[in-house]
Amino acid sequence: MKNIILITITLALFSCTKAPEPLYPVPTAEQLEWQKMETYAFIHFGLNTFNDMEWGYGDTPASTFNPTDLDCHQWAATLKNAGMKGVILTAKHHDGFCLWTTKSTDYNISKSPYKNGAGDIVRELSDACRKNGLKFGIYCSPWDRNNARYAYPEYVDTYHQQIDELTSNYGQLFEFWFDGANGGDGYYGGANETRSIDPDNYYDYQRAKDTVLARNPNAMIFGGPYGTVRWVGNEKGFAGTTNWCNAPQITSQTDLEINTSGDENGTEWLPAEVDVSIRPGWFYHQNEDSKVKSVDELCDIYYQSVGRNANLLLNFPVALDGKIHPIDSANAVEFCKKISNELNYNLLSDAKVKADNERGRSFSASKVNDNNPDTYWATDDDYPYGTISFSMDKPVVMSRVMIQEYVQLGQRVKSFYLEGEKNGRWFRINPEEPLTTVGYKRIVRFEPVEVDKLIIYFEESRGPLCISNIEAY
Ligand code: FUL
Repeated sequence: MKNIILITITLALFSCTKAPEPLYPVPTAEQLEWQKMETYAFIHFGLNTFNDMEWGYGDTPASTFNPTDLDCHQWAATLKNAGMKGVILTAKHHDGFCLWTTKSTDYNISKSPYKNGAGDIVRELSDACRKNGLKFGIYCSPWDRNNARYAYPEYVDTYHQQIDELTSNYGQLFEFWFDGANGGDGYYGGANETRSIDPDNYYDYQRAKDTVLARNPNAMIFGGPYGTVRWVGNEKGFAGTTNWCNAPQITSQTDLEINTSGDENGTEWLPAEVDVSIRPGWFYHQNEDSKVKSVDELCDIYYQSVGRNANLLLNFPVALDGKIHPIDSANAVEFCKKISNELNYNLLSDAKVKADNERGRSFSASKVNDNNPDTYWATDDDYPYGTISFSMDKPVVMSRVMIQEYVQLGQRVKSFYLEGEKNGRWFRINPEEPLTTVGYKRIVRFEPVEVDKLIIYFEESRGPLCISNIEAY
């Protein structure tokens, strides 16, 4: 009897073990939803497309904007087939030309031959996105090389009027992009001069953020000193092999290294976004038709962004006819298929899991392959490391391991390594890159190995481990 009571008390104690305390910073629910999107598309389209430019000066006539066969449904359907979860459109680029019928400036689509001035591409794309189950976001360049009052207080009001229109008339936005470029020279209503501003203070970003969030409470803010996500610091398609979501609040002065890798001691949760174009340029140039990134290059970009705890924002420069070019479309769709095939069958789903330390039954090692993202394996408070092993029924060949932390309680892991066991013989698995942070998701690639058992050694962590998911392919 005594023994039974003792066992019952012990079991009760075990199942009531307290969850680890959060290690700040932690994500908001909206940031976490955004991280789960993983891949979404950028569309660069505008006057630059028709004038073969990257950075229009702001003086090209609106009459040159003339897509003959524009089809936003073709964009949305293509992007959906490429696995994209949303689309961000350049509603206005640095040349100041607006793709919607704005009241803030005459330099807009209503003055172009497109649909005899009755077109509105922000509307057409936002509708097409909704029909195709894609989220929609907007890029509206703060720098405006057309506007005569740029760098004076009056332009700030014009810019806020644009934000106002874009955030009220096109449904819920998942992200608003404030680009960081403020190059200086421009047309500026005929002045043709160089103007400079203080990028962190001139635009009144606090007010801009308030406007966006008041109407789009789930939206992420990219850019400016009040961003809720961070630029990764390059436009080449990679995050650091070490990549913390923790970072200081990013301003125009922030060191690029912090953009790329975050900062373990940062007090803000600012997950990285990797923006890169499928072609060398952001806008369409016919002479880049032979330079579209190959399926393999796109896969590398995926592993170096999503596989390193970042979101991938992949740009598609819409072509002169108003469609995504067939080469870009074919490569993107193939890339999506290739990644889905590579990460298709989880070899660990039936494996027997064991760990050297468990924080009671509610946080047992088996939580990492229970198919439930809301449960996690956690270690004791005085155990900021841990070893977990997976025993298979029969030998399997693997070349990818995916790990996810339960980031609701903060990002923790600082370094880890992998070993395999075959016929009782242990060997180190040699990945293609150093293994440090994990975060929301880390995918490790290595040459195929045959194993009976996989062991992951988490060597260092900011606190007890909280691992929600581990898979292998
Ligand atoms: C940069 C811009 O200057 C490029 O033209 C492009 O829009 C890219 C996404 O951001 O800062």
